[in-house]
Amino acid sequence: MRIGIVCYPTFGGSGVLATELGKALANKGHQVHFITYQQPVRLNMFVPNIFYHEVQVPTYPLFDYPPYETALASTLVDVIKNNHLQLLHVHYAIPHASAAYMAKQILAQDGIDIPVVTTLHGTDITLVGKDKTYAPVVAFSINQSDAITAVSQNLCQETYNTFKIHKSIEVIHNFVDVERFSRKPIDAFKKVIAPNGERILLHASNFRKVKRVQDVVLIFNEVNKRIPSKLLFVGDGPERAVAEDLSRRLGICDDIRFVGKQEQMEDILAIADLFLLTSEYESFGLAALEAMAAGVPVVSTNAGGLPEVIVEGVTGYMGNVGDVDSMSEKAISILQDDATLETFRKGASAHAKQFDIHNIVPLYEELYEKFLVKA
Ligand code: GMT
Repeated sequence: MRIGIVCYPTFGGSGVLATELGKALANKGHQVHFITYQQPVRLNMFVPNIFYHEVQVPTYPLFDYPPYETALASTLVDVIKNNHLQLLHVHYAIPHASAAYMAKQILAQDGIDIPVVTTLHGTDITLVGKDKTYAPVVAFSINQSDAITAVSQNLCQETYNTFKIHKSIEVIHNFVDVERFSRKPIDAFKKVIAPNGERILLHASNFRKVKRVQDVVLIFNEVNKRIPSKLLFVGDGPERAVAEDLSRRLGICDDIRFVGKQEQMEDILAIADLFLLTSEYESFGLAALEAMAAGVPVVSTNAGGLPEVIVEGVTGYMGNVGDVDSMSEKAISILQDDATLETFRKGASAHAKQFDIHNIVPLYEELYEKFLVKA
């Protein structure tokens, strides 16, 4: 198949998932064309059947806001036509689903029918999408997609609750390459972070408000009082200063490291003992799944789709949003001794296999096939 993929090329979960999907499809022999404003961060190697088309957004003195959606739709028309693409898969509704709709209409004038699959990832529905500034366009363009997928049952239900969607939404969970994440720890790296054999806790995100990174610091503080530990923060974003400030006020900044945006998550996860995800909402929680695949148990909130990923008492534990005390106790119970930690490690990696790339990618291929056959 010749497939076009549109996504955000950044470290966010939707861009990571879309890029990994494109790489997996290319590995299976499909021709994959990424159409984005920047090379996706996880598209970091040369693969002969992967193509990258950059969306150029010319500026002009009149434009206070350069029209990205128009530039994207025009680039889509060009790439689909000239590369004879058979299907377009857009990740994150805003503005990708509406740009895809526009491109589809333009191509129809030339007798080209391009099926559009839209995958909903989370904040495109739950935070940004339901904002009335965007809502009518989001609802319309989702309904115009030939197929709609959501990354969890929870997000599927949220979408029906938020918009009048008159098509069925297929749930296809996030996936992980279990083999890639099953890494041995690099001892020298571990020694630098935890020189005295402390436990290593980890959080990775884009530090947006929805992640409640202050709760990560508070949980770490409680754990550290009972079990000598270090905390690694991976990623960057608007709430980083809040986490830094709180760790200074608590006098624990020597035990916390902010390592910024990192591409090699598997190497970092390999040295971690516990992953913390304290989000107010998470449609799925790809970061938690990647941790589990690396054999790292997770303590998270029970928000959104997280209960579809985490098995209470087996892969980790969940607590109510903001219930720092309960999540701290649960974290301590996992980390209290090596035998317990090892049991959770095994539980986490065993459960992650259910979401292995080899199980989930064929579901997307099956979906694509339905539309290619009809076309
Ligand atoms: O986690 C983020 O804030 C990034 C966001 C994105 O759209 O890039 O992630 C969303 O999509 C991921 C991949 O499907 C999900 O695993 C995340 O749970 C989801 N984030 C939220 O719902 C907050």
